[in-house]
Amino acid sequence: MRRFLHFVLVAFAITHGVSAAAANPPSIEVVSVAPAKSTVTFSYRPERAEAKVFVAGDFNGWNPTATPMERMGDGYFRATVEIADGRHGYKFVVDGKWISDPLNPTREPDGHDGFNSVLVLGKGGADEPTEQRVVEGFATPDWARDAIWYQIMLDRFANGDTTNDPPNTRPWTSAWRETSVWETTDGQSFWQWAVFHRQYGGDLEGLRTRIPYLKALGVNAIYLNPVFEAPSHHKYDATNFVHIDDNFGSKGDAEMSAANEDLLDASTWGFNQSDRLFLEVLGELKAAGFRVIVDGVFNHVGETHVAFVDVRGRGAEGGASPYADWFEIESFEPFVYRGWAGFGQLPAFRKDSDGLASATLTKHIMDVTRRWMDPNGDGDPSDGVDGWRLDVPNEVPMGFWRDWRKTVKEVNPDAYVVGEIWKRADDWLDGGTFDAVMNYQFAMAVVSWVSGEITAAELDKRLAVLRRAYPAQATEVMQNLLAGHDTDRLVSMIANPGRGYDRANSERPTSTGAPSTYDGSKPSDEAYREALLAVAVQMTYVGAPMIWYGDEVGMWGSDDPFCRKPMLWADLPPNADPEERIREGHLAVYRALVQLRSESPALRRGAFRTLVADEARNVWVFERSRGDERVIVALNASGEPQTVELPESEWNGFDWRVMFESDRAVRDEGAAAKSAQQPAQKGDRLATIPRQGARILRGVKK
Ligand SMILES: [Ca+2]
Ligand SMILES: [Ca+2]
Ligand SMILES: [Ca+2]
Ligand SMILES: [Ca+2]
Repeated sequence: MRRFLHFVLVAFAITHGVSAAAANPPSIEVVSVAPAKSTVTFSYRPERAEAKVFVAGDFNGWNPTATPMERMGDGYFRATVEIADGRHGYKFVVDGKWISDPLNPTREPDGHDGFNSVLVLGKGGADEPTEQRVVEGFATPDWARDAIWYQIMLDRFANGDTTNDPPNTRPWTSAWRETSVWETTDGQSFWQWAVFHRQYGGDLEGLRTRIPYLKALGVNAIYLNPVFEAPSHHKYDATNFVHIDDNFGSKGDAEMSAANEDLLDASTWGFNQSDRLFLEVLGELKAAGFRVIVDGVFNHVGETHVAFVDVRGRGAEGGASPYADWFEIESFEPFVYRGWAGFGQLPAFRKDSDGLASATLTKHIMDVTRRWMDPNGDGDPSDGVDGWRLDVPNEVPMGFWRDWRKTVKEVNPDAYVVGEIWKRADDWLDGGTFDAVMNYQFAMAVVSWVSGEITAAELDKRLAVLRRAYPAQATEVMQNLLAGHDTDRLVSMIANPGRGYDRANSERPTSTGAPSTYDGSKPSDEAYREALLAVAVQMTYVGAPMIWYGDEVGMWGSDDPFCRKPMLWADLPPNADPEERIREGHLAVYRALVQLRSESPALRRGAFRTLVADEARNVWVFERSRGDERVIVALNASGEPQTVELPESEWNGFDWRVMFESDRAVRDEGAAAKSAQQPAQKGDRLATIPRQGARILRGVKK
């Protein structure tokens, strides 16, 4: 049947003179209808002829019911959609179930342990651009070029105030795999759903007391996972965006405040104790030299959200709620609403082709944005957050983000906006929406390299493609993460190679009860060594590195929630699990590499040039240069020490010093980078790049 379909579509393509069809799978038929626009016909054949089938993707805001597919005489369901040039993710929704296109081999992780199918239209989505993309008039915040990010999920970072703890707060240093008494009531078990619902009581006071730790680590920018009122530990299920969660501040005050306020009228919004504490800690962080951005979740809310509760609470009269048009309500009586893809309890905002469908909702989000960027509303944004990280922004049509960016930059032209985009983000980096994206593409390439899945030559090529595909203004401020709250821990992903990034990385038994094949035990010393090689790339490459809290002390774990264990602190009693310990040597290397970047304008802002990308020896050497400074970063992912000679002309005219060498840094444990500095010997400059390690030299013009 598949071969027959091929034949039909090829014949169809020839008749209609389709040029791009050759690159597309048999389930996709493309007809160019205008410059940079095509009609695309999707085909899918479900098992059941009576199935309800839809196609959803970037092009319709991932709306699972916006684009129905119609059953044709050949048993295939089809839908035709007009789509702009670019790279698009999509899935089929078959009887409510999301599935990737079985006939399309091009797929990308969807961020929820599955895959999106990928469709590339026109030149804009070209996989491997040969020329540097240039976008005129695209300004990104200058400070973001010097940022070294640290990502914090407050509930798991530090508990500085036990009076605001949520009910059933887990003891901070208890063994992760053990359950508390309350976790096994109501038919719950560890996996059903206790481990997902835990809270540890971390808060703003805890963050405040750990500012000296962050200073000592050397980071200078903080990304906070959602801080607004929400029931869960992660707070992606907002109750409102107007107040800081009371468990991060002062227990109970969020509800009290909300009761006296009109969501539609920002002038009625006050600042409660939790809000004021947030602004106080924000001020202290800024005074200590940090930039701070927060998570903007403007695609969905939790079932406890003030507006959603109002709509639902009115029963059959729900349509009379002032918020009725905020959500996709399929029926008021009985109450049926549409939740965010695959997550039933997160009511999704209603969208149209340009953005959010509700004018009052759009205004509300602009009001919330201004509130946290200039809290006292005096036109000076220095009392507000320095920007936003945007959750699943690809699920809200781009028109909304274009307007939203204008609002943000009006309040503070220096604010930084970064989107959570997992795939190649060409479309988002034209200067109209985000300054940068979370650079998952970087993470995938680097982790694949240190795990032995790709060679240095392939890594070099992949990163070169990304640099060309994105304008330099964006590349320089990209958030170069390796792991985060949605993935397994860096060292655990390295200990579990060959699965694909954020794929099959959960320890949870499958729906049939079969055990996971993921090795969630403490990784080997070798895995830690390879993790540090990845960090050496991260701290020397173009773009702003981002550390997920705890990776620097060697925390390990599979996909969430195991990647969100409470932070290990040297001044707390040791964790009840003797394997959960701070790795001092690991932390020392992180500090040394962060310090190296902090002290080197070339590493933060310099030009990039590949010197060696050696397939056979798996060695990658590159240069960062700026003014009178050059840094040569020599990295070796093979299991043997490797020798690489550069032409003498590369060394001439500069005084060279070794700034970092993997084994020395590990051996010396707490030794600062400075003490590891030594003049490079002539002829021995790159002589011994340690196995799975780095040797970094800095040259200053004579
Ligand atoms: Ca607390
Ligand atoms: Ca709360
Ligand atoms: Ca202000
Ligand atoms: Ca995940």
